[in-house]
Amino acid sequence: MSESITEKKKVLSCIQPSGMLTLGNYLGALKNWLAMQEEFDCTYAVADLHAITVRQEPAKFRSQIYSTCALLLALGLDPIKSTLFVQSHIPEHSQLSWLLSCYTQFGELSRMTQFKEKSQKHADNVNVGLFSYPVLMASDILLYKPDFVPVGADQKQHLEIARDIAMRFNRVYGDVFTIPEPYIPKIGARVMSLQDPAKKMSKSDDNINSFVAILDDRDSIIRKFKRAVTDSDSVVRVSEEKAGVSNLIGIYSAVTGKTASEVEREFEGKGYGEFKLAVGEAVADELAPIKERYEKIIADKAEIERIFKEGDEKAERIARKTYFKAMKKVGFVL
Ligand code: ATP
Ligand code: LTN
Repeated sequence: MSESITEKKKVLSCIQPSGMLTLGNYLGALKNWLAMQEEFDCTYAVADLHAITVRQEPAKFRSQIYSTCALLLALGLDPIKSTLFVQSHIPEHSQLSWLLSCYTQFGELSRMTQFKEKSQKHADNVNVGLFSYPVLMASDILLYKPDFVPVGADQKQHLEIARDIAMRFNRVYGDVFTIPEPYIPKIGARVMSLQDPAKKMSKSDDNINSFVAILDDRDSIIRKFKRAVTDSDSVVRVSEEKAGVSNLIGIYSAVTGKTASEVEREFEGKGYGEFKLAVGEAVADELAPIKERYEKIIADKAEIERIFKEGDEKAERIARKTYFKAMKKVGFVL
């Protein structure tokens, strides 16, 4: 049969099990993961290999891998529509990473903002994995030949390097990899810390008040928004000088679907107290059903393992094909 012209475009993305997933992960990436599974052929993974670029305590790490898998299911990712798998279960990710590292320049990795930030934060452990992190990420992507990669704005630079590596490789060896496009939401692409609006909200932040975890209970969510750092005036308006308030407006817009000017109008003449409470309540309402489904799913680890094992098998078939094609082109004897 000839190839169908209605063949779906492909999507690939991953998330690290490096802590409790946050509102930033949800608005920047996961909401799109969910929306895209209706229209595209989607493959999503838990990037456990990436998570060990910073130290993880083994028992906690193991439980975070399960909880990240469970949370993806609780969000509504459907293992029948999409492929869900665990990165470390597919050896081709590490293997292709070695191959691609020989097509990546030291200079281009040195320019990565995330590397600079993380090596400052973990100054006692600036390991080689932290440095070559984008090459492993490029392998995650290129193995599955996706058209789109849904990520938050912080990953744009890593996606550009993945594209550069793919183009470089293709120029030498022909059409091996698909050149992927980033898919970044218009609102919510960069959710900032509630305690320091100059920093992005991050699940590995030591200050738990700086992020809202998807699994936080309603009271904690509302309390964290009440404590969110704003400024000394009391006008709800987007402005460069009002990073804290602008961040809260962005979060409220992303959750309610209202535009920034609609939000400004809604809170005209009202103080920050009322505004922060409204943001907290809207976020809590959005996250509550996910938490409820999560509690049921995490109670059955064997079922999570079964679902992800099926995904591993689907992913492995695709990954192996691409990996062997790349190896063959380079001249390896297979
Ligand atoms: P870590 O803090 O451990 O580095 P992280 O919270 O940045 O992790 P990742 O697993 O690296 O999370 O990212 C998963 C996805 O969530 C990526 O697509 C990333 O761009 C997105 N993301 C992470 N933080 C934010 C944020 N604050 N705002 C919007 N998107 C985000
Ligand atoms: N580095 C990513 C997580 C990640 C990823 C990927 C995202 C690992 N591999 C492949 C998209 C595609 C991050 O979000 N910090």
